[in-house]
Order: sequence, then C-alpha cells, then structure tokens
Amino acid sequence: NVIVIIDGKEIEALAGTTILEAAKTAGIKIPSLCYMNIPEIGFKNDCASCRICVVEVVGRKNLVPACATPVSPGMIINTNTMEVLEKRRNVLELMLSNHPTDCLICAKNGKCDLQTLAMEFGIRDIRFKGKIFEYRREVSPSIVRDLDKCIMCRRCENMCNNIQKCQVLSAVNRGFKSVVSTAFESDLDKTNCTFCGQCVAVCPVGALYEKDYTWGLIKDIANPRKRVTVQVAPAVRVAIGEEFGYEPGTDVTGKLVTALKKLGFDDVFDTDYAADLTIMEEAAEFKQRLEKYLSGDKSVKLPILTSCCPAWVNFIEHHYPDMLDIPSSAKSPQQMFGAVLKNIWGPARGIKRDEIINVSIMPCLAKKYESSRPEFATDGIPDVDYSISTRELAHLLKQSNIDLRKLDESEFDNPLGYSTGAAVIFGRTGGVIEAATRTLYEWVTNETLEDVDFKAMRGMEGIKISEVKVGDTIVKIGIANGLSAARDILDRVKTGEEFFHAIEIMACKGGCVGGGGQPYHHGNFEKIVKRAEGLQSIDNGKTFRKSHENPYIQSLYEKYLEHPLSSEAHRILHTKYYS
Ligand code: HC1
Ligand code: SF4
Repeated sequence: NVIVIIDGKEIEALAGTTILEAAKTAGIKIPSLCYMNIPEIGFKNDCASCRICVVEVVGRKNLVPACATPVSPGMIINTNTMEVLEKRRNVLELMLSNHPTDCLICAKNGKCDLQTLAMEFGIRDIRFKGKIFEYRREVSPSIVRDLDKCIMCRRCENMCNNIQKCQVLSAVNRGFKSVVSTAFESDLDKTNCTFCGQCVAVCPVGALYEKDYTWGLIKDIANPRKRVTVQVAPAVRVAIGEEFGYEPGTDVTGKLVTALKKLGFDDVFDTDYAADLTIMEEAAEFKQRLEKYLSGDKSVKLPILTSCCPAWVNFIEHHYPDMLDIPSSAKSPQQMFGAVLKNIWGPARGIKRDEIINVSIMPCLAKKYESSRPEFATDGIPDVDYSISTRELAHLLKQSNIDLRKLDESEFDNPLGYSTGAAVIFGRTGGVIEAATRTLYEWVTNETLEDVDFKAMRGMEGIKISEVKVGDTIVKIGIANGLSAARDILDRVKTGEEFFHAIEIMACKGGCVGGGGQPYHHGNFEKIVKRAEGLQSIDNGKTFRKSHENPYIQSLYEKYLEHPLSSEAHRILHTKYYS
C-alpha cells in the first residue's frame, strides 16, 4: 500500500490503483465521463479520451487524467483547484461545441452522463461553436445509432471487442469527424453484430439506443378490433422496480401484472409459461440425442446447445456457421409463446391471427430482431408483434401515470400465465440448463429428483462446468456466461480439447438479468447479481420447480401437441438456423 494526500487528506491506497479509484475509496468524487470499470466482468475503459477527470499532482507541470494515472508514494493530489475546474469546464464546453443540444427529445434524456455533467457544472453558454457533422441515423430492428452524439469515449468499442469479442465496432475517420462505427460504416445488420445491446448498455450518451416500438402498441391497445396480449420475460420482474425506486432484485411481479392491466392489455401472460414449454422440447431433444449417442449412434452429435438467447443464436450463425447442427432446434420461449398464442390459443377462442397482437416485454434488444425474423411469421403476420425493453415499459408506465409503488398485486391470466420455478431461473446465467437438467433427470431415471438445486450451475463466472449423475451416465455440462466465454467454450469443443454433453450459452454477463434492455447499471455489476438472486428466491418459493410438473403445460400436450417432439410440436415449436 502507498500513502498519498488527496485534497489535504492522508489516504492509504493499494499500490497500482489510479488516482480516480483511490479517491473514490476515500469518498472523494472526481467527475469522469469516458471511464468505466466493471471488475467483475473484466471491463475497464480507461483510455483517458475525455479528460474530464483531470487533477493536479504537485510537482508535475501539467494536469493529469485521474483515471489513467497510478498513485505513487507521497503523491500530493488536488482535485479541486481553480486550474482544475477551469480545464474541466473547457473540456466540457469543447465537447458540447459539436454535440447536438436536442436533449429534450434525446433517447438518453435524464440518463445521459454528459447532460448530468453539464448540469453539475452549471453550463449556460457554450463559448465555442464547432461543426456538427450530420451522420445518418442508422436504424436496425434492435438498435439505433445516432453518431452525431458519439463522444469517442470508446466504451462501446471496448465492450464489443474485448468483452463480447464480436469485433464489430472501431474508430473511423479523423479529427472532428472521428466516431466509433462499423467497418466501412455498414449498417449493423450487415456486420457480425449480434444485437446483444451491451454497447448500448454502456454508452454514456444518446449515440446508441434501442429501437422504440411503444407507440405502435399504444395504437393497438386503443383499437377495439384488436385483442392485445402481453408476455413478460423472467428477468424483467426483478429489474423494472429500479425505475420506481425499488432495490435491484426486488420481485415486483404482482404489481407489474396490475400495471399491465391498467395500461389496457386484454390478457396479461407470462413468458415463463413458454420457458416451461421450451424445457419440455429441449429436454426431450437432449434425452433423445444422449440416448442415441450412448448407444453408439455416430450420426448424433453432442453437445446440445441451448437456443433461447437470440444474440447467442446470431453469434453462432455469424461466427461458427460450421456448428449450426448442434444447437437445440427448440424456439426460444418468446417465440414459443407467440406460436402457441397464435396457433392454438387464438383459434381455440375463435380469434383470428390478424386480430391478435402479442407484445413481449424483454430485458433484451436482440429479442426485437428475433421477433422480426421471417421464419417467425405466418402470412406476413409475426407471432410476436412488438418486443419492447424493460426500459421502454418503464417509460410507457410513467407516461400513463402508473406508479408501481401505488399498485396492488394481481395474478397473470391463465392458462398462459402459469409457470414453475424452473422457468423463472431462465433469466440468469445457468438457469436454462439447470431447468433442463431437473427434467432430464426425472425422464431418464424415472425417479423423483429430491434436490433440485444444482448450485454448481449458479454464479457469475465466465465458464462453469458441472457434472451430474443421471442414471448410469455422468452428464458433463458447460455454461458460458457472455459471448467471450461462448467463444472459448466453442473453440474447446471444436478442437476436441474438451467434451460436453450439453452447453448453455447466454450472450450477456449474468444472463438476461444483465440484458441490454434493462435499466442502466452505470457500471454497478452488483445490481445484476441482485437481480439474479431475486430470480432465485422466486424459484425457491414455488410449489412446482420442474417444468414438466406445470399442469397447464401438461394439458397443452394432452389437448394439442400429444408429446414433446411430436410432429405438431415440431411444426410450431422448432426452428432452423441460417449462416
Ligand atoms: Fe431471457 Fe428467455 S430467459 S432469453 O434471457 O429464454 O430476453 O428474461 O425472455 O425467450 O423465458 C431474455 C429473460 C427471456 C426467452 C425466457
Ligand atoms: Fe457489438 Fe453487441 Fe453492440 Fe452488436 S450489439 S455492436 S455485438 S456490443
């Protein structure tokens, strides 16, 4: 440890830490903008490009950036001198000189770090006038890029290339015109982008944001000829409360259901119901492949890969096209939900496909793209009409004067609103394969699984490996948490370095609780951990914790689908992948 003096206060700091971090641990706030440190996932953006965090180090001629300058013994640091304040103000004004000031209609209004700094510094005038380059606004099904607002902090680039390992973003152009963009400035959907949305999650300004679909669904709710249904993803219920002052991880399911009814949805359903259905199909496929493999059938390949994360599906389609025969063919819960709703639920009630609207509330931006994939539409009508993010729903509730804190709780509508504990853990890393293992175990052994808690499948490590005895076989399961871990584990499988029977892959760190459409975490990974714990408590408290015990799923098979992997189940619940 080293002793330094910051603003006259003697502070003991870890050798090698930066001035910014040393000051933070001592409770001294140094303003910053481009800097972001999320040690839990190995993300550190300390390129010192913005220079807002400059401080004085006694004995040095020039001010230094606190985010990139390590402390050294006896250093005397002043964070608040006249010169420091003036430099920061200059930097801010220069940054604002070519930044659009349409804050009132910016997607990041109220959540923008640059706006907050301008407010804290009391900027009333911008002395310098720079040219605002009019980049075209690029709109993909999931993400909007408004590069006039790019401040070159490089957080998105760092996230995409070093954490997600997708290599989609990098700096282009020179001087004033430099921004972070794609190669040849192509549209995102012409690149290897997975639409994971993690670049959006760390963008401090309004340069990257989700494509908003809320107005379309408001119009449909107001249309008496439409039956407007909604499904809510697992990870939303433990995060949306943050927008209304609840602690991360607080389960607000009951209030959320009431809120959605107040918004005017005709039927408030649960994606979790379809997560149980996904397990029926995925576990059946796993059992079938495992049994054939064990009997020596060389035509069958393992591992089976889970297929419910659409960013991960995009990733394997773009980056590992030669491995497209191993993911499970089961659709994701979002898409199974839409398929059951429009192929079974609607016809059973005499409601035509074009009269039903399905809205999914998702923690994810890739779900928007997934719902727009042509294979998930019939006669041009998609199974899921709109996918909106947790953040968009929060806006929708606020504009409709609905405050979760003031609402009573109510229950989802059935049959498509009932689920087991196995379904809700889909929203955290390891949960999908834990749910599948609970069912696989009972189906293979015909015995009751007494302890459903596969604790080795939980936690935030990049790769988790778990071995479970199922009958006579030790089933080896891999879990990749984030796309960089996905790359690692797929490479191991591809080269034959390691064998797995099954692998779960989720594109975002933490799983869907850390999705790109969740309330902004501002670099605080603890929020994501708390949301995962919230989902675990919901699972712990459920009467049924195995998907095949869901009575509504059992009757769906009895009445319509016969059994998992039946031809009808294949027709509506399975899909194909494309390179
Ligand atoms: Fe997910 Fe899934 S868990 S992918 O993370 O399989 O988005 O929450 O809805 O479809 O159920 C997301 C979450 C979500 C699907 C389920
Ligand atoms: Fe990279 Fe994901 Fe952003 Fe696409 S959405 S640019 S893959 S971080």
